[in-house]
Amino acid sequence: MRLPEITEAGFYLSRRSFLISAGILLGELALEASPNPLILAAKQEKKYSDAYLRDGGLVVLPSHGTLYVASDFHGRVDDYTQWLRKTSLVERIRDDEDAYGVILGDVVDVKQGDPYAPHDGDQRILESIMKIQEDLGPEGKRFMLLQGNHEAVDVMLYELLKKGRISQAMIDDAYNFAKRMSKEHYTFLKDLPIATLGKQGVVCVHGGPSKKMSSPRQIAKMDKDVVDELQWNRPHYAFSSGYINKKEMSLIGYRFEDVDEFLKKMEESTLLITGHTTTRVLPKEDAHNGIGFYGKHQVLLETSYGADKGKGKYLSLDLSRRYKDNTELSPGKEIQSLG
Ligand SMILES: [Mn+2]
Repeated sequence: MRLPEITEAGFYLSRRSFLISAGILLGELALEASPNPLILAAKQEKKYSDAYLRDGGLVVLPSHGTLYVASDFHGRVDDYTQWLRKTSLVERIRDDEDAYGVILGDVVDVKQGDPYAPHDGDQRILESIMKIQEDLGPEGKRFMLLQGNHEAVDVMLYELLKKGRISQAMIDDAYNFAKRMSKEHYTFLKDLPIATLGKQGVVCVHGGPSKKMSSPRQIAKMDKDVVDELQWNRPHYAFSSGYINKKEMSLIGYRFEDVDEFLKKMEESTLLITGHTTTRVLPKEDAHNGIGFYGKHQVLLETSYGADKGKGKYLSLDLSRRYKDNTELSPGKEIQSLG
């Protein structure tokens, strides 16, 4: 039966029986129309407990402690070192302070012609993160690197190389780290989490919100479509500014309301922190050298790559506090300068 026929048939049915018969054919609609209590119970799934938890691709952060967030180093090892120095993050964790660090992905792949990134800067950052996690022992879980789109692509390219499906020469220079990866790098990058979910409503991912996601459990299970969106999405301004083209916009573009919808599904969260897209695509009044504000509930962070040298920003967030929107982040307090 083709859809126009359903619509026509519906004309002669009561609204409810129409919804159900159309729903049977359209799948999901049937669930919406049916008051089946089993289905309602399944929809109200349990929230995560208020404690640190790694559940597959998702890390849950408790409602206490300080969270330091940085983004997109792309091999700029001096900026990475400076971030560690300014936050004293490793010392804090070692001294049993209630501190957490999240790097929002894209530490790998040195950008062509970047004067601030040595040719092996990405490898040095990555190996430093691996070593810090190891040295900290069980508390190393507090020092996190999320998987950005660059880590994800490099992992995929490494697998293709090992299977002999592609040659080194076929790899685009944008993903140059894939050619320099060791098996240890690969194992580490493949296992990285995709997102953190703070119990007071702070969510961190590399790219942007997922429109396809209905539950954070899909991030935990590494649902491919959801993960792709979280790693690749860009705000709609990236389209209007010409940063991405029309075809990409339909695939990886999002709008203010998509951020709000996504946060609602992430246990009613209120603040989304991302990297990935330069703040230059935002209207001037929303971009402030190293940090940008997208709508009321998202912050675009540029700690290193993308920001003017030494002007990058990082965040220092109170995990016990609920930031109701991005206007509650103040310069000099939550918003810190790398320089
Ligand atoms: Mn990226």
